[in-house]
Amino acid sequence: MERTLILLKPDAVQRDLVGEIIARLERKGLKLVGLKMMQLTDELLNEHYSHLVSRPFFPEVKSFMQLTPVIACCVEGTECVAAVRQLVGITKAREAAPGTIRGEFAMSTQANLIHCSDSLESAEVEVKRFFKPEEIFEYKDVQEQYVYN
Ligand code: DGI
Repeated sequence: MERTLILLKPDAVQRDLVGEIIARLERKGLKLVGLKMMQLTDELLNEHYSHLVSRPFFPEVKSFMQLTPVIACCVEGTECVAAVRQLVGITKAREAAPGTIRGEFAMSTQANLIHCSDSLESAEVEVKRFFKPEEIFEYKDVQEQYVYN
């Protein structure tokens, strides 16, 4: 069973879309195993977006991500890294497919509502970056037998 990291960005918090987005994850059949609100530090953002550090827009991305606390979620499910990426849609939200979270609710590349891990390898690193082991929970979800039947 895979796990992946999701961050609901400050635009999701400001636009009151947190419930809508989490509902979409739940309706897909993904299991929430970690959930918390956190204010991101410079240090954490430098690490999380280390692939963007040399890009001219990096300072903007960082200050955007610190406008409000974010909601960090860890979800679990069979092949969930790819499934969540499909639900989220592409980075440039204006071009994101209808039906995806970015495609339905966002118009900006920076304010694109949500981050999700882009591969199984980065999901493993990112879940550890945002959650302590004791903040990830194991429990039985009674819907599982129907979701994966
Ligand atoms: O994995 P993604 O979030 O889809 O994309 P990414 O890892 O390439 O970029 C991380 C975030 O950085 C992205 O969600 C929004 C922001 N970003 C990416 N490209 C641009 C950008 N922000 C601005 N202002 N301009 C860009 O070209």
